[in-house]
Amino acid sequence: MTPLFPALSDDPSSRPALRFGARSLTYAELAAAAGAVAGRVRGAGRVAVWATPSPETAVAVVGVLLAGVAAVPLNPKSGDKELGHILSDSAPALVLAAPGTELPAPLRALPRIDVTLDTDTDTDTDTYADTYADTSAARDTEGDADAGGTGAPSARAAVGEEEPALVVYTSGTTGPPKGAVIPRRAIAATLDALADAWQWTEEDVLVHGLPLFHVHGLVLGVLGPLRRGGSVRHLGRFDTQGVTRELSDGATMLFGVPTMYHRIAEALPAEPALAEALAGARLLVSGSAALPVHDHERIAAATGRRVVERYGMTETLMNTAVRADGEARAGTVGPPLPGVELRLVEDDGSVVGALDGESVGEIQVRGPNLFTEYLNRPDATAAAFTADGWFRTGDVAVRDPDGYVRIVGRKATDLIKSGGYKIGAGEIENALLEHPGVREAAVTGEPDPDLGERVVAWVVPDDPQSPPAEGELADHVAGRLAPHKRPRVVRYLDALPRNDMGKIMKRALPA
Ligand code: MCA
Ligand code: AMP
Repeated sequence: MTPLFPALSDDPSSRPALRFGARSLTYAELAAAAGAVAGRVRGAGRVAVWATPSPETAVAVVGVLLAGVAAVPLNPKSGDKELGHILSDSAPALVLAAPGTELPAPLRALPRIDVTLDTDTDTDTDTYADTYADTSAARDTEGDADAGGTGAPSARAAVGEEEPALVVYTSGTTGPPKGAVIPRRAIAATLDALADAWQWTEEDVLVHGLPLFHVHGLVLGVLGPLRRGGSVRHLGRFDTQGVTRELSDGATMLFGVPTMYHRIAEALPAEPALAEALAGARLLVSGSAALPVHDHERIAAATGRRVVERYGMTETLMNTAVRADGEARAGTVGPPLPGVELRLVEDDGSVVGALDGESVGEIQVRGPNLFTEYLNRPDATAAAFTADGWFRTGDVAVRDPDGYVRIVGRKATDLIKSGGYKIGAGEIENALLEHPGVREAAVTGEPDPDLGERVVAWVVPDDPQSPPAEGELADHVAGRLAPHKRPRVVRYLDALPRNDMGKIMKRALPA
């Protein structure tokens, strides 16, 4: 198999690779720093990465991939319950973090490797297998042919393309998040398909402020530019000033979730420099949720540029994209990417043949971009595929006459997309029920102009005279799961509407 990052292998150059604020790395520096990580994690099986928005996270993940090991990126704001679940489910051998970062208790039990950017001082060549003698736990993973630095790659065989590269946790409607096992093949396939669609080359400089523990920010936003030999500038935290600054200073592409484009659309009237910077960009890309037509049109009116949408999923990486040379129509996510087979299927299993912009069906996909399985969840993996091997996305769409996909809804009402994050209602309901002041709880999503949807908690308090305060319940969920899963609104009821079987009828909740 060809290396995942050709620009790191033979003769890494002094071209820029990564920039986070004032800190940057050239390809040569990245090869050395990631090579040092590779040398230390080789043989470790799975490795957790404390995925702060920092160059250390990028170096850690690239190093893990060079070693042929799998990375489990962790949200650095994970609450106790969520973190505990991910650690027990994925059983990482060690954790990689930036020096000086304080890790929460469950992670302190693991061996820790500090990721340093300055490799002159870090010449430790012990591998995980050397250090931790119990090599039965340390799977005998072969090194990647493209490993650089201290990894001594040349003597090792290439890693198979079906080997896991990432385990990314993603919410379902009920229960705790599932770990989607993403093989190296899927990363290469999706990034190369996007390069074709977007004419994405080593000349491109990508700017974004996305989190690095999900596919969008990590795979597309960091591994994408590195696979092309181009560069990425991360904003640390998204704001419109950062977008203006970077797009006015050589950046060519912007990636963001619709909430970010909504904030851009809101800011445009008062920030003429932002309009000018966006007008000069080669490509503005939105994904992770639907970009509202109103925001699309406001941005087009102020900048003369149309945002292109692409549609993907943690389990499938990218399925469709509006091409750089295609027509960016508001509300559409473009045609299937090269190599991706896509079909719409009705509830009775019949395939929708018509490209008429009207006939609705569930999107099912097949192709080299797909994940392998949900870790430790053969039941969930089996349920996610049809008998003939198509992955059921749960997204509902129509197709226009030119093949463009238009997403019109989602099968599961218990999945909420807020700020581009997928949030399962059941997971939040379980967390709320663990609060002593909550007797019953139901969670729904409501339209929100900024977040797309906001999480609403419907709560029957244990003591109606002194219900737990809204902020207390938000803190409770943020502390146990993650801040983006916290309810933004709490509504108190005397009882939840239930049917004769005792099942909660969410549709009967007051509007
Ligand atoms: C607020 N905060 C709290 C609490 N309330 N912390 C603890 N307890 C609380 N009760 C903190 C938050 O952690 C955050 O901290 C800050 O206050 C603001 O929180 P919030 O209002 O939630 O954030 P925001 O500023 O509104 O965030 C909007 C956002 C964010 C930046 C757009 O939603 C975001 O980054 N979304 C990206 C999601 C994404 O990448 N999804 C990809 C998955 P602090 O200020 O320190 O941050 S989908 C995917 O990968 C597929 C493949 C695809 O298609 O892309
Ligand atoms: P996640 O499971 O967090 O990876 O989110 C995947 C889901 O995000 C998909 O199943 C879609 O529902 C949604 N999604 C991603 N991109 C888009 C888009 N461009 N338009 C509409 N929905 C999207």
